[in-house]
Amino acid sequence: DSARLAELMREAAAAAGPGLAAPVIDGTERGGATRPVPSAIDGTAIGQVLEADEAAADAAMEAAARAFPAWDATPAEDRAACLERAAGGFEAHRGRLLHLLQAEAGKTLDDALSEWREAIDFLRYDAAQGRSLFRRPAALPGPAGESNALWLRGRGVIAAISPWNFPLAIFIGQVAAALMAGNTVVAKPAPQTPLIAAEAVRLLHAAGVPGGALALLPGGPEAGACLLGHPALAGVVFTGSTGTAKAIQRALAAREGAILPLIAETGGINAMIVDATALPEQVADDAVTSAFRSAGQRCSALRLLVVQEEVADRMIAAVAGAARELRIGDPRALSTDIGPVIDAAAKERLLAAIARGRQAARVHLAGEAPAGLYVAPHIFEIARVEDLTDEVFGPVLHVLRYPADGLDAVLASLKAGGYGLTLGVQSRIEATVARVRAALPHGNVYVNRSMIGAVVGTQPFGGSGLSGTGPKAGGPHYLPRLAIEQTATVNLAAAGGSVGLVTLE
Ligand code: UN1
Repeated sequence: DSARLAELMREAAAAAGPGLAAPVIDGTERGGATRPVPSAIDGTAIGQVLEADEAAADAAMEAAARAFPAWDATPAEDRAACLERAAGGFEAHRGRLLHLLQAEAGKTLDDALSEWREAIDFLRYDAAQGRSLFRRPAALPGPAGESNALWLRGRGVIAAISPWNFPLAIFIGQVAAALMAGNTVVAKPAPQTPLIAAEAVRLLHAAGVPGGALALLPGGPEAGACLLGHPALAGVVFTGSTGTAKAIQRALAAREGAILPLIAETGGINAMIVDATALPEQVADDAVTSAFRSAGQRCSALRLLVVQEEVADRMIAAVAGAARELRIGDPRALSTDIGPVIDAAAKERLLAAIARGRQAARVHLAGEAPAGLYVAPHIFEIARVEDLTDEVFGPVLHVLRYPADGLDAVLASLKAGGYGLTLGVQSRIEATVARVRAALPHGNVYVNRSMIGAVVGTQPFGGSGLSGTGPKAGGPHYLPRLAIEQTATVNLAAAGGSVGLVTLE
């Protein structure tokens, strides 16, 4: 309720104050010349960042490599306890984290709050799952006279490369899982959001994660490239653009030595299919939330609303009408629905996409935004799925009509597009829902509801094809992917029976 939100807003405001993000290596913060970090809200400096150079990147990798054997040998119970203590720390420092999510990333209070919760959910989920997965090896059926078990152990040094749009939740989702699996981690946050990452790393260290086990490396693509080239690297976890994921794959393939794993969660051209039986109010609510909440800066966001011809005028008018009511502005105002986009480059890209949309198609919604990094919601109509080739990462929705007998063609086009992240279906016909779901390989399918805000452990998040490698974050297969699997099979009759239960530590 609004009294509680106002109270949280005061809590966040009370926790304002300059932030600092510098490389943290072996638990020690580096010094050097910093640059100011601008707020996405108004460009004012909200802290300072010292970006890592190549020497810092090398030092971070080497420190993490030295720390790996001891952290990997730390009982899973103790690693889990660190993550749980960190979850408590995140709760205790709610005001500071909410402040940074608002000031640095321009989030509304609603968005900041759900992101703060999601980060805590990741810490607790990974701790709970890791405690049982890594406590002891799993017994496997073995031939008679032999013991047989499957061990999971850390891989080594994992580079965690995270985006600005969920600078806390995705940062923690990567780092907590990699640590829980016994790896040491060098975390490179997005250059737009180093302060919140630095705060998260402080809280993890304060919770008992050893300095050597987790390094912070603020910086841009150059810092990332140093990590990818370092001989100690054992794997990469990445969330960001499809193009960057491919560049990472190429860099990993070009290395000497081991073949390294990559977990990548990337973009999507996410569609919502609306048939003639769908409820207009439901569609309007869910489409507006999915397309425009967080200023459309989610990889899960709705990009293409695909509506059956017979109801298209009515549905599109309902969506545009609802979107027209959204309030754009300072995200610290409780009445704001849409805050700023992340930076001037993002705004420029979006204005270019809007200019293209205005020329090429019918315009259902356009508007002016306040001065600053604000972009008004827009809705453009296209004629074919193929007309939308790029993910437009902001409050820009495209709509498309399909004839009643044209659904299969639309589904085939969506499949051919190659993305496979989120998919919405709005229909009261069970067979249609089943048909749409079965036709597409998308990772997260949402029926008669919004398509954003996947909950850890409930809707594990991530896709396939151009949208990423899997496994899904916040799901049961993520932690094992960060580990090495080792079976040990022992002939119990040999060695005079003296070598037996390799399942015991
Ligand atoms: C992203 O936007 O990079 O379901 C992924 C959601 C979020 C999306 C995170 N988990 O909206």
